[in-house]
Amino acid sequence: MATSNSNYGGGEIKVLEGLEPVRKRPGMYIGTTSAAGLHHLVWEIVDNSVDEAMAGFCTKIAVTVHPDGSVSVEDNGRGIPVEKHPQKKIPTLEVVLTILHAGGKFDNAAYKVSGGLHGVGISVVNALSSRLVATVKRDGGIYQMEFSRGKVTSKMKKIGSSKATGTTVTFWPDETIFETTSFSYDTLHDRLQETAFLNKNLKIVLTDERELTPRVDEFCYSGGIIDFVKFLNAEKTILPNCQRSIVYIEGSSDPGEPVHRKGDVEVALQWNAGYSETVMSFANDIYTEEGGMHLEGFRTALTKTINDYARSKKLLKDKDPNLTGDDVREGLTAVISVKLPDPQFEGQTKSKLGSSYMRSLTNRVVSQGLSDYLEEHPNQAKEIFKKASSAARGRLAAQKARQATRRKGLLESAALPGKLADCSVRDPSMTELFIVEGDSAGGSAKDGRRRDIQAILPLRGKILNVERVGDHRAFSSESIQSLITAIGTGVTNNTGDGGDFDITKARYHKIIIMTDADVDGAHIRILLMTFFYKYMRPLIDAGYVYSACPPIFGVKVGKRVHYVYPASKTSEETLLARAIDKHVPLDAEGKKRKYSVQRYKGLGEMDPQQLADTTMDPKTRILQRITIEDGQKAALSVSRLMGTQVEYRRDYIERHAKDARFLDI
Ligand code: 1YM
Repeated sequence: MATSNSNYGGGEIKVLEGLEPVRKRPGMYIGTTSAAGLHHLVWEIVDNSVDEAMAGFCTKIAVTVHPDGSVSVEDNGRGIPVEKHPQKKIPTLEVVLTILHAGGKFDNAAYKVSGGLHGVGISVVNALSSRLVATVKRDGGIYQMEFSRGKVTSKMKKIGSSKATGTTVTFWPDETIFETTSFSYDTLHDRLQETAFLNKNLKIVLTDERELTPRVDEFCYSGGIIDFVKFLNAEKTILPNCQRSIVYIEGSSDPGEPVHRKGDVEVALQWNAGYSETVMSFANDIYTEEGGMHLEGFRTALTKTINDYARSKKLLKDKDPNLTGDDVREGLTAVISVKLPDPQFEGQTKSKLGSSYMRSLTNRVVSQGLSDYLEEHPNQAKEIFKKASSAARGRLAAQKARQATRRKGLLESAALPGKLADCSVRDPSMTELFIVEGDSAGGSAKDGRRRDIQAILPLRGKILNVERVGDHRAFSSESIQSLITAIGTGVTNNTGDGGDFDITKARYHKIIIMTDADVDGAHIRILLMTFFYKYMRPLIDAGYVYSACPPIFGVKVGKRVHYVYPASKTSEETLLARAIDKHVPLDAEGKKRKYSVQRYKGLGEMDPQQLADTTMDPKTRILQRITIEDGQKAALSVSRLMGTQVEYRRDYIERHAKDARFLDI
């Protein structure tokens, strides 16, 4: 068999087509010629090395970004065969690099990453590189050959001898093909770390030689996906009794199964005290973003096993309803990794595992493994049950709270929050709601507003971070109830769609967040955006949500005040100096006339007229519309920003607090 025979002769290569189509339509092979496509070249080569590791011949992979922008991938596997290919009469190495889809013969026993989702083979990288050098150590010798844009420029030569074995490929991405040829260290770092988690004990070294002192990261995890779960949960509070152990389950198809039903399943899981679910699933090391059969099998097994256990131990009484899937997955972090000989991928982005026998295989392995685990660890089992039943209580309470808010909403103005100073005009397309931080600013805003079209809702202090609490707590908060009733649309469910939300019930078509021009103000604004993102996302999509932009200084000359507004990338001092320069006239002797500067730390420091002139008056104010440009990207950044990763959140706010608000519209 090809993959288990280190004296592979090269005779079993499948040959499909030449490389010209790849240069003509790169997108067909690597998806895109943007940065994602560029990095794809690295994954393509690394996948070859990972296949060699999965086959049991490679223990180390080194990826190096060189100062000239080229990348090397080196492994210590068997080395790509160099002997003459029996049909092509050229070195097998050349066949692998110049013929599309050339690969080892399909092998029953081996699982492959390459040839999977986008796996198009290393020849595609060659086609899209202005230069590529391949070096192979094998059979006692060192062999090398060179290519340019897929064509051989230097035939294979023996350049030395070595007892070691392995393959090194160095390539220079073609600048005439890619929009960018600059590799991102972070992208390489995250993907290679993930690959190391998924391949226990495989050592992956990433080096960036573009830095003055090269940056090096080394990934090697003896615990595999157990270490992955540990990593994902690192900043979270783990349930008591579950601190030390991570549930680990593995199993395989029966030895008697035919090839097309073979597979291995590996699962690691741990609950934390939070409310979000982090379940990552992989098939042959490929991240299955859209889930698929393995995930379905896992979910069914998890829910059924925990319910069965709870019933058998009388934790759930006969009259109690079953826990739902959402209940048992609240606070769950899990990694599911399956391997199978010929994975079928489906879905919009071909990232859903369609091989249906993996559902029953995963279900069987997880049911068995988890019920054994619960029997053997009664204390942890109790904690897990407690967590799930508290999620169930939260779910029921949230349902009631939602219904209550909806009923209140139906009673119209009678149910409007007491703090709301509503406007007189009833046509929502003409009206605006200002959400204001603090009672004193709320007072100025109320006095300075246009009573016909502007309504004011003052909020006391910071609002809850809805990413960190369950629906129940969110809907019990007084500030959030006020927001919901004042806006009038109801809420979506917490994935941002469905639920009771009805945009035609919006009581205002401009909802303006007005906070102080400082870090606290930025924080409150982000918390409010998170609320809108989680429970009223269609409002953002419709362009109804805005951020106000108050001034930071007032420069008073005589009776006139000139206001200074913040701008991204320019310091406050510079802005102030420019304003003084511009607005303070010189006297007869060439000296600046008398002027005074007031610094506005909070909205509350401005009198009603000032606040109206600078921040609220539709004729003179600056508003920034809050948009979600790329839904997926926003989802990630909001949940990372607002999730439990405190460090990341603080960092993010510091980096974006200034920028986020001051793009004028
Ligand atoms: C830096 C990239 O390509 N390593 C690599 C590739 C191969 C082998 C070992 C290998 C595979 C087999 C037998 C087999 C490949 N060989 C082929 C083909 N690293 C990198 N390491 N002997 C060696 O699959 O049977 C394709 S890839 F087709 F020639 F066998």
